[in-house]
Amino acid sequence: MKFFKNLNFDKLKNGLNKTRNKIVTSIKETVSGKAVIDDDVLDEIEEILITSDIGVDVAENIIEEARKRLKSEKDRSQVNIIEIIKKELTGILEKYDSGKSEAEEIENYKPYVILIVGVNGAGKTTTIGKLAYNFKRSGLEVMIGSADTFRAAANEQLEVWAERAGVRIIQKEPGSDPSSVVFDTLTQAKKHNVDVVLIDTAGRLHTKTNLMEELGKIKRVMSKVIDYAPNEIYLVVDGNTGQNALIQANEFSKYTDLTGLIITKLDGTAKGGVVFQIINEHKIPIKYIGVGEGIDDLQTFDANQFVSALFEDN
Ligand SMILES: Nc1nc2c(ncn2[C@@H]2O[C@H](COP(=O)(O)OP(=O)(O)OP(=O)(O)O)[C@@H](O)[C@H]2O)c(=O)[nH]1
Ligand SMILES: [Mg+2]
Repeated sequence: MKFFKNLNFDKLKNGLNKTRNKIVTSIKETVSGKAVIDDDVLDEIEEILITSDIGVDVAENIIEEARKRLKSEKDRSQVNIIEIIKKELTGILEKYDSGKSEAEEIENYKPYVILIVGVNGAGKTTTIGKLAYNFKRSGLEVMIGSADTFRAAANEQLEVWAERAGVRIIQKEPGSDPSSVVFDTLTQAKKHNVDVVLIDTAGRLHTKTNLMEELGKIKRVMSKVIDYAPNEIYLVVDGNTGQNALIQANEFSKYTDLTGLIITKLDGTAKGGVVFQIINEHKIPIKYIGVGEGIDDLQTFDANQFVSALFEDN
């Protein structure tokens, strides 16, 4: 199966401009002109990392590893320290990646059901539009279920995306029970031999217990129609929210078994470093990243590419 691996390196690189300025440029400036990387330089780098949303734990680990490696190596040059940091950062991003290809997974289930959750305005609906477009372009039959029945305009917004992507959408009047939309969508998907189902949900504040509990109901209804569903529960977080993204991931994990994260709006944020902290604390992989508002602005997350783009390597 031809499958999307939408990696536009330049776009990723541009998207990470602000984050790069905050992390990498400062590190490069710190080490530039230093003949030897000594403890003082490492302390400075640690401070940059700590203040860059990467988080204290990750920053300490990286520096500790760097100290160890530099001690055992003769090459204490600038190039080497940058390479050490890059390797450590890539290692964190790869750590919880199951290595399973989504393409193979999708072939094993029909339909493959993806539930999208997150707080208000995180980018859920936009991401569903982008995912639908990419799956469809890969030759898959896609159906979207509009389980955001909370806002009157939600249906319309999702309809526009479904049209752009050229996929079918199941929806009900605003105010309907989200679970009943889910029930209908999965029933239709089975009937029409759909490959991938994407379920949009209303934005919910993680502090609203009743809304969070609704996610449990959605999940139960899903498994009544298709016993293995959902295959994935992706939490969408806005890359601009920095530390708050961590709290959201904590809270959503209490109510649902998140299988992956989608980080949006990495194109405009200086807080992209938070991806390292989220993975480190939550031990779940990042699946996709949003680098713009357009339909083609969703990229498959790739640890090596992400770190290369961050360090602006070609
Ligand atoms: N720059 C940029 N903007 C994005 C990205 N993803 C989403 N947005 C914008 O973020 C805003 C909110 O996106 P939605 O998709 O409506 O968010 P949502 O989570 O569905 O919101 P609710 O349904 O209200 O909870 C929109 O203006 C999107 O265009 C991204 O990757 N980059
Ligand atoms: Mg929405």
